[in-house]
Amino acid sequence: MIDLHYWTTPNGHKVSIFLEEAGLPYRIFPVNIGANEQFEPDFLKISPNNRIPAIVDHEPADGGEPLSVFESGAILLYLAEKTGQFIATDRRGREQTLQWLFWQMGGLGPMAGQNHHFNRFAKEKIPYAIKRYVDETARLYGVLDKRLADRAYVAGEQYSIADMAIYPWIVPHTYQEQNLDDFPNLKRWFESVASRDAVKRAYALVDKVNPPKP
Ligand SMILES: N[C@@H](CCC(=O)N[C@@H](CS)C(=O)NCC(=O)O)C(=O)O
Repeated sequence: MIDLHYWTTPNGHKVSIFLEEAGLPYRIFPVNIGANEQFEPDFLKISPNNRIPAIVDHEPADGGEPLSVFESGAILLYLAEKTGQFIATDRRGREQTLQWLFWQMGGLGPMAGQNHHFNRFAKEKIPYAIKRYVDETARLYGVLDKRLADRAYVAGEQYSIADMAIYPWIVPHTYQEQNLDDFPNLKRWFESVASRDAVKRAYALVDKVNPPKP
């Protein structure tokens, strides 16, 4: 059994997508970051950076004590290695997957996150900051669009943890002032990932965990 400590944000969705895709048994422990639950001492024991998501694996491969993992990229890699799924096993394919997983973790996630912050949440609207992050998001979308011009998925022909990491950050593209019609290969990929049953199930959890306020 896996415990998933998460909230319904892009980084949280990455892990619920994996768990749904792999069919691993898991239970959800909501961490309402709007109510500062990420600072609770019990959560900090498994996620010392006070960020969701985090997991606890009660059946780790070494047969030892429950094993906790924080950082969504590390969690995706851990689960891929645990199940032998969604990461290529050959050296070159594995490196393709990891490069694009790390590209999301170090590039798209932080830049699109700053885009959300300055565009949507900052009380003071700072045109320089908004332009900087909208432009950088557009550049990253362009990189992804080029990458997807001649392959089905980000790491190649197989759907992988790189796609699971990237997809939730493309879902809010309108927040990020991006138009997917400007990125046709990305749009095709986006629609293909969105149509997966496991992805739909992962996003359907929002209604249970964090239903929209009336
Ligand atoms: N690099 C981290 C980022 C996680 C992250 O930023 N999580 C946000 C929600 S998407 C969070 O928990 N924020 C709570 C806070 O800022 O205190 C990861 O990928 O796991």
